[in-house]
Amino acid sequence: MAADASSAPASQPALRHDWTRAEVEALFALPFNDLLFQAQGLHRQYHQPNSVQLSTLLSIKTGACPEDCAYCPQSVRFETGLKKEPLLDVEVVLEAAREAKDNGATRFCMGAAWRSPKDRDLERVEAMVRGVKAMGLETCVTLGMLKPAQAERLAGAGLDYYNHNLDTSPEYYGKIISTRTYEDRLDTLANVRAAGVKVCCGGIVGMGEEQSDRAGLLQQLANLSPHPESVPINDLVQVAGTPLKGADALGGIEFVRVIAVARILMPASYVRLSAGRTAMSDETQALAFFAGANSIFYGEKLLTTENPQNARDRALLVQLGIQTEGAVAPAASAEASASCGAGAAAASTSCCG
Ligand code: SAM
Ligand code: DTB
Ligand code: SF4
Repeated sequence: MAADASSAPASQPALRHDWTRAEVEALFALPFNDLLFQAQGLHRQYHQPNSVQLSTLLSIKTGACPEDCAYCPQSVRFETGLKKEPLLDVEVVLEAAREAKDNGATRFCMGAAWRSPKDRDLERVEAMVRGVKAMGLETCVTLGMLKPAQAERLAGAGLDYYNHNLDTSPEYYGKIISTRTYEDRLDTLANVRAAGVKVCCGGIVGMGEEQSDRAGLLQQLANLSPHPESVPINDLVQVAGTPLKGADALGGIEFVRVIAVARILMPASYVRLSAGRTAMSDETQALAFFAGANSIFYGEKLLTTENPQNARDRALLVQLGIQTEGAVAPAASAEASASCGAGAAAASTSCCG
């Protein structure tokens, strides 16, 4: 897990898990330059300043999900025109993982449109995890709610990360999802932790929420102890047919504020500039990296929607002088002091495909 308060070197401020809403809102209220200066300063104390980690996503089971998450094209309740697909064969997944590795990704994230996995489906997912891990990639899955025994099975297969997002503030949550509670999500996160699997947990912004909801989401994440090792910040991808199509989009400056506040609250964690990059300008992404984002989804598809073309991402990283982390897995005890540089090359065509 990420270095936590007890293990942080003296040069790094102790990690906190007792943030108040007022403190988080005060960070949002800082002048933009002061906020970014603080975030960038902390970023440099915990991470390589010009390095980004690449994760590639694959939808291993698509659509027909019984949940009603208002942002999601995969819910069975919304007419989004998405073609449903049953759980993929292991070989198909391993082929996609090989390609992701060849393109420079160091983590392969497999997502399933389930409320929670059935025990009989887990066997195939375990085989996927074992196969992807054997290629030298880090593994991540997101399968919905997990019971303790299911988390333990995935841990036994060697799973590195489980992604399960809180999505928004506790107050706004009821406007977005009715079929599972905030508490359900916290329970799954606790089961994942207890099984010894690292936590990838973040949320979505641009869903019509207020700034205080964005503060509330980050407060919840930062008060998890330990912090999630990986914090994906998604900018809503609006999909026709979902209730959130037409929601007020978040401006780039406010999006960058969210990244900066996440970096300040969880300085040792990886903050991932996640969904929504296709619609984002290069300049907004550059500011997000300055604010402390140090991971992206790389590859031309997220789960069901588009991600930037590889060539666009390569050009952006080269332009910014940002290197991609090498394919060497970080030491289990100190993800935050990561291994960028080990095997990493400049963000050139030779590195990220
Ligand atoms: N079904 C599982 C679950 O919800 O836990 C796993 C897959 S689900 C698609 C994973 C995450 O993707 C969601 O928690 C949400 O944060 C994000 N997501 C889904 N649709 C999105 C969209 N349209 N824009 C941005 N993020 C989205
Ligand atoms: C996360 O926080 N974002 C990813 C991953 N975890 C699974 C998913 C984004 C999905 C965007 C909509 C889609 O492509 O279906
Ligand atoms: Fe289902 Fe996950 Fe989409 Fe919600 S976010 S509808 S649980 S696939």
